[in-house]
Amino acid sequence: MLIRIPLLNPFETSFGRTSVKEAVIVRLDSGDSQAYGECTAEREPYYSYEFNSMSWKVISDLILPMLAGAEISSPLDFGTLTHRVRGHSMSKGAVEMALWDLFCRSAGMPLHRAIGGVRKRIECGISIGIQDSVDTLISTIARSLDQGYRRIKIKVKPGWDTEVLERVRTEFPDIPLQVDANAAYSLHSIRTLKDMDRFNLTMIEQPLDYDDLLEHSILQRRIRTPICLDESIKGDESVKLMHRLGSGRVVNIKAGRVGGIAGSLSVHDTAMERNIPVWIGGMLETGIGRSFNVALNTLPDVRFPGDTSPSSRYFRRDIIVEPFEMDSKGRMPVPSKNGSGIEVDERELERWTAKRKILKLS
Ligand code: OSB
Ligand code: MG
Repeated sequence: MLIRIPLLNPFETSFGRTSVKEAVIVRLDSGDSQAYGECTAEREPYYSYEFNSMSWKVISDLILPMLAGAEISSPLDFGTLTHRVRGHSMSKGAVEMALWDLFCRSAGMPLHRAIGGVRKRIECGISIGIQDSVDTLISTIARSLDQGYRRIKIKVKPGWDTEVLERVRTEFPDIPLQVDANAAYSLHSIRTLKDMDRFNLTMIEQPLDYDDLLEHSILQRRIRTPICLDESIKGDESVKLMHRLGSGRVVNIKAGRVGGIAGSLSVHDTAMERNIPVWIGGMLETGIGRSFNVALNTLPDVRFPGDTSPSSRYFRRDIIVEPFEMDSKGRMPVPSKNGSGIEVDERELERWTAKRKILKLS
């Protein structure tokens, strides 16, 4: 299905503004079981080259047909089956995650257990988009802290950076604070980036180009604030390069960006072996995609609160029966049910579905 569901508040990053969440949802039916995955591509190719109308095609014309008639004994077989398709990690990830859901449901096991999770509840952070004014940002931060969020991340871009941070630090001198540039700077802005060192930021996420590791390594040598890579991490190879080059000190894991759960696990393990902490990012997912982010948040090398906020931050009503909730201390329980642990609210899903296609795979 292709769904379009309004966001409660528009979300603005350095590359654009979103007011409607659009996503390709994959449902796999086998016997009585139904499993779901969500593609994290967006409507336009601004975060990465993938985008929804392309993902729709890649998923329905390429990836799903590759599973037809195949003997799949584990979701780990997915990588081999779809290896011929280069890239398209978000499209692959949607199907791969649905397969994990399906297998864990039929094995009677929650996903967090299948992947070696070590905690029963996770810590939530909030990613706050670019606002119309600094006053609005300050009141949004205050509200988020009241709600219990354990760390604040604010989006920055040239012209919305050091002056804004100055105000934020004046109002909130000691809160755990980090920024995300979504690749908006170049080394020409090195003075601004160096200047951010005075704000005691936990990290600066993806300051330079979306595919870059080399210039980040030059930048990391010149700033004290740890660089966290998001866009640049395409899989475990990127982590090895980041480590070898010194391009950053923290890794943001988003399952879609690295091809799904298996890709996330290999990024996680590669980082952990090198003593690099990770945390789990988000792409404004519905409850379906969110459930996988929650499971990944239970992994041992996750050492920071993630961008996994409760459903109510994004939607008036999520498309799952029991929305994800956060307590007043910024913690979220991990569902204990099998698979991804959620139950999709079919009526709500139907309500936002713009397009659907059914394929018979066996
Ligand atoms: O860079 O982390 C990002 C949303 C869309 C695209 C990229 C990013 C984001 C977020 C939102 O920061 C995090 C969330 O899901 O709340
Ligand atoms: Mg990011």
